[in-house]
Amino acid sequence: MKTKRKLTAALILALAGAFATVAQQQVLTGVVTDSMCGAAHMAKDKTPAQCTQMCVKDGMKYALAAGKSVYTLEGHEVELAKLAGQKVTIKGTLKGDTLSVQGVAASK
Ligand SMILES: [Cu+2]
Repeated sequence: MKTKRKLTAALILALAGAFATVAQQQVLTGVVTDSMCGAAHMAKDKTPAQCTQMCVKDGMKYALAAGKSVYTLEGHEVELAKLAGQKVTIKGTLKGDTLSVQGVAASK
């Protein structure tokens, strides 16, 4: 009985290790912004969409402001450009603060 419990514990540890090494697939909802402004845009005379476009033109990356977090977005820039300043649902893999985008959809 004791050995069986030990075996189970070892199996759980092995499984946890396997999960940690696989990049986590995420579905996040938030507002498309840029990596410089984050949730609050600096240019007050512009709409969030205009500010995002301007910042991206200046070399910033698209980002997703979700709750208190801001994630840098990688990939699907053409779709992100159309949805700048809007609420979206993004599917992708998260690595640190960077979300590799696999799919973008407008969200209500
Ligand atoms: Cu901006």
